[in-house]
Amino acid sequence: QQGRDQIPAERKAADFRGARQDAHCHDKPVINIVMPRGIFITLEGGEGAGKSTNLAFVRKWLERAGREVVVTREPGGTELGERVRDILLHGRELHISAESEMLLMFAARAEHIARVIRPALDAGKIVLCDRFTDATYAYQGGGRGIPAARIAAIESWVQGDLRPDLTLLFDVPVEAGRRRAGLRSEPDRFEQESNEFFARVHATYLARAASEPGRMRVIDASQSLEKVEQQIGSVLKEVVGGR
Ligand code: T5A
Repeated sequence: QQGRDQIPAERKAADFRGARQDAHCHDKPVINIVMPRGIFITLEGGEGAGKSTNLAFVRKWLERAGREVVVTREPGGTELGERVRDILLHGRELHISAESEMLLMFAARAEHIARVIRPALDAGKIVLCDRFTDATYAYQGGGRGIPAARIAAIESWVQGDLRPDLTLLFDVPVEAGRRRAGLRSEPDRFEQESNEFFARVHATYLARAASEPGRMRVIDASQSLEKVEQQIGSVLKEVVGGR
């Protein structure tokens, strides 16, 4: 069991990203290599872009590659997070300001990171999360107009250095995505927003992808599911395959 191996100090954990150093016992210092840190993958996109549909494919791909996968979502992922989700998506009778909305997203996120995401990554698992902080930049930033610098300040406070290793951005024209989402269910509090709102969300996502091309990979989600899966497969092979 790799997690229990004790390796002499000179064989430092440099090749194990995020490995913890627990020096104790016997007469000379040792390092307990707990596990290589897991991989944090997020799925993002506008309404109806196909995140939930393709999440199952991503999970299967990773499991076939022999990885243990924790699937979760935001807002949500914990009992508190799911209750916050309910307020944010279904509290149509409530007045929720843009600032409150953003802070509620981060309150749910803080709990999610502490109870689900960090423990899973520390155990060497892959965390597959349906939306994360890019959604806050896109919806509360681009959509509602909260300055990115304010979001970044709270992001640093809540997340420390935790950022996704890989983000799959499912890109579909706004109208097509809304049509797909609309076919399915009654609109939630966000889905009731205007096309202009979603155009700003879309533009913000693309701008973030352009500024971080290594982490954020744009998937053309307007294509058939089969073609979308091919694109996802080649990104996973490149980014996760060798890790
Ligand atoms: N939010 C979230 C914030 O404002 N700030 C934040 O910080 C966070 C974390 C969460 C809401 O919260 C907001 C954003 C969201 O509005 P959600 O349920 O996670 O809500 O997000 P939604 O976008 O509402 O989820 P959807 O289920 O609508 O979109 P998906 O998951 O992208 O789309 P999916 O997979 O359900 O597909 C929609 C339909 O299209 C079909 C599917 O079969 C399905 O019927 N489809 C395709 N059809 C043809 N070809 C393809 N390639 C297809 N791909 C999917």
